Amino acid sequence: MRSSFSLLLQRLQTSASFLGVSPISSSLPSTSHRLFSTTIGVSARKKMPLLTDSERTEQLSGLKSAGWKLVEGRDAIQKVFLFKDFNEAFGFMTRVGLKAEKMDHHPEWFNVYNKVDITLSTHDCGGLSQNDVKLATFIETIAKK
Ligand code: H2B
Repeated sequence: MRSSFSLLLQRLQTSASFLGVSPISSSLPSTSHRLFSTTIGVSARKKMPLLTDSERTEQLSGLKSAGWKLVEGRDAIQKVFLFKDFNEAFGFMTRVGLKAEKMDHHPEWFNVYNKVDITLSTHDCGGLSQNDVKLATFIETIAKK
């Protein structure tokens, strides 16, 4: 189907030639259609692939030594963090939350007072991806502080 713009252009050309003026097409630059195809900044989110077997062996081993466990019945990792009090737990959650928002990758978590139970998995691909490794690694660096 022709676009309403090209139909309008055709009508204008017909009227122009009827009135004896030069056709619009010759007075427009040949790339005039480009005016209507300005690149729009759509930031398509890259779909994360599941971790491969070798990536699992290599990249999950460090996290497992740090206390992350594979969740039974789903492709996810989980770890419980304990803090002195709610203030420290919430400060930690704030730092993780800001990083998660920046990554557009969010934890599943549960907090009661000084305890934060975190599960990481990538919903878009239904399992563990590099994003989970990246977020878990970040969490480890700030939990130690
Ligand atoms: N977080 C996690 N853990 N997995 C995802 O697949 C995911 C996410 N996808 N945060 C993001 C948000 C997606 O839903 C939005 C629309 O970008």
